[in-house]
Amino acid sequence: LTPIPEPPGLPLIGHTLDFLGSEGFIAQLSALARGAGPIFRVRPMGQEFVCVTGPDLVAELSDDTRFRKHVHEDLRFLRGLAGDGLFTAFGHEPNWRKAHDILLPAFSLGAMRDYHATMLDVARELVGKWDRLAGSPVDVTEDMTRLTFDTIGRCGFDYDFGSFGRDDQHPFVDAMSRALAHAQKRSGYLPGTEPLHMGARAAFDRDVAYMGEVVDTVIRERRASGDTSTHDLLGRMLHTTDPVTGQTLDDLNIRHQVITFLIAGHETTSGALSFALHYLTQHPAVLARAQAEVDALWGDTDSPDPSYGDVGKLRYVRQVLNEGLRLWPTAPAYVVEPLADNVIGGRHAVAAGTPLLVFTPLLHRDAAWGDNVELFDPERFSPEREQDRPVHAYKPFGSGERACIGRQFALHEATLVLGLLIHRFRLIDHAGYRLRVKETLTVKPDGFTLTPVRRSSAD
Ligand code: MNH
Repeated sequence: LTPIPEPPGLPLIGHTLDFLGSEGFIAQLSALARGAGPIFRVRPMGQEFVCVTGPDLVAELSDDTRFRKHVHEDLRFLRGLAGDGLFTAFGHEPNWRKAHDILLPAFSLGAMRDYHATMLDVARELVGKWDRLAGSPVDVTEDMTRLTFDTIGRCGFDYDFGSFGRDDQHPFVDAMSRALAHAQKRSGYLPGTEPLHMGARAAFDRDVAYMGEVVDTVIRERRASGDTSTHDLLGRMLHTTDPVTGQTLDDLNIRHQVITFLIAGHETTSGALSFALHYLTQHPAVLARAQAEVDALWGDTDSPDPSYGDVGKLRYVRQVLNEGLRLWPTAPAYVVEPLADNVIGGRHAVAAGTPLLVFTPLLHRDAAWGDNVELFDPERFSPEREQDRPVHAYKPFGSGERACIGRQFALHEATLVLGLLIHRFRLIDHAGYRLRVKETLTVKPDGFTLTPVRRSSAD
């Protein structure tokens, strides 16, 4: 057995200095990882975890009989917001399995049929906005957030946040962004300095209280309507009984689930769409091929009417999204722990409960992907190359039982929207945008604007 390597740090404060400064966590962890190899120990800010970036090790960690999700420090902090909702629940909390079993059918591929028309409605609001702007710049990430937030609101809860009817973001989105940014920032506080950050903590508490009010309104309005037959997420939460216990979810848990879905259901999909649009502007040949795909399906009609089945036919558009999520997995890490004392990689002892962080931005750049890993190349996801693709080198949605429940939802929505946008618009990079990544637990392009211009049939 060999100890897990540890990049050089300083006594007592460990790798704290590596995580100070203006660069984000991803840049800094990447810098440490590049020197250190596929597994190494990190000790920032009085915490300690093992960082894993190699596909063989990740294959081992994907075994649900040996490892389970570790609810790490940042997530424990977010329980102040999302409690025992699916994302932040401990695996041993009975409410996790109960909610998982009740909600899983709402996320099957077949269930996407039920959401399709609503997703299309919201996508058309976005297209309408870009039409009206006719040639002026748009803030891409902000508009993708309007779209994904309204989509989860309407599909999940039959609640219209009306994001396209306002110039700013819905206050829930602002409160959520601040709360997530705070959760990330506070994990970088030097030990013992919490009292210096009381103002930030108070702001977090206010944001949490406000989000709770929004959610309670959504739930109250549904209850008041007397509707018991709508089969969206909220309908299932209120009325479906768990086959094991015969109970429905309790009120507090429903509140936590609604907050969880409003956050998890839009933030990462918005980022994924934004990165995809960014890469399309940088790769004209890829854009042309994706446009050829949508044109073949919808022609040069003014008002395409994508069916549910059409979305599955947009194979290349889907590849573009997959490749964007390879380079920028918008939820860039997940953490597991061994169920019992364990040996990984055939030579490293890890005690039960040790946090093992799977750092996907580097996993997705492992040499197993070839030698040009920084290149945006959707061909990596072509069906012909399915065989070559290293199975456990791609984990944008996490792994195992605690993997993303909303994966099909996100991909259906994002493929539909990306298809519609490139079918209708040329994407003019009027500002010569250079990618800057903004980190708030999730990642998004920062300050990314484009000028959408209606295509003519000659384009
Ligand atoms: Mn999502 C879990 C990434 C879209 C709801 N999601 C996860 C995890 C990753 C992830 C990674 C695992 C985290 C962990 O192990 O700690 N999710 C994404 C990405 C997208 C995404 C990259 C879009 C792209 N997620 C969505 C959407 C929804 C959603 C859309 C809801 C409609 N995700 C969840 C929930 C969980 C989750 C809920 C927690 C599941 C569980 O633990 O049971």
